[in-house]
Amino acid sequence: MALKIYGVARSRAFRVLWMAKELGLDYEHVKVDFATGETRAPAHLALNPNGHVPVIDDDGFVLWESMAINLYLAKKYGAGGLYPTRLGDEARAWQWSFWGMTEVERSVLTALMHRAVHPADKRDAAAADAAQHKPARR
Ligand SMILES: N[C@@H](CCC(=O)N[C@@H](CS)C(=O)NCC(=O)O)C(=O)O
Repeated sequence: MALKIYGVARSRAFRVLWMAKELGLDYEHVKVDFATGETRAPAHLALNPNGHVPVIDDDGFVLWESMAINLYLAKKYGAGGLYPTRLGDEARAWQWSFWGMTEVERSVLTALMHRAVHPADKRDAAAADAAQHKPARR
């Protein structure tokens, strides 16, 4: 199969798996798990020196960073459909993509960690609420 997606679904690899589904792509899902240390194994570091997932290998073209991957996949496989063709529309797609990554992601992850991921005795409901209701505008 030409496209490989590395990373488990309970990671940011979910974004890329979702994009691949939206585009109707055939892909191989390589379940590299951040929780087992696999992301720090030499074979994975050769793909992404940051030791993170997701990573894709699209017929020999290796790319990491979830949003860069999604914009690449959308443009390559969804131009004129999921991916806009007019310059201004493309810029809006970048705008909202960067906004999500730089303005929203941290708060969402903080709320997630304190609601579901941290052990119950390490969760802070007030921190979760504050993160959830933090406006993007500061
Ligand atoms: N900015 C990166 C973040 C990637 C990232 O932090 N991935 C986590 C899983 S959600 C990871 O691979 N952690 C494993 C590790 O740090 O060893 C992206 O969006 O792709």
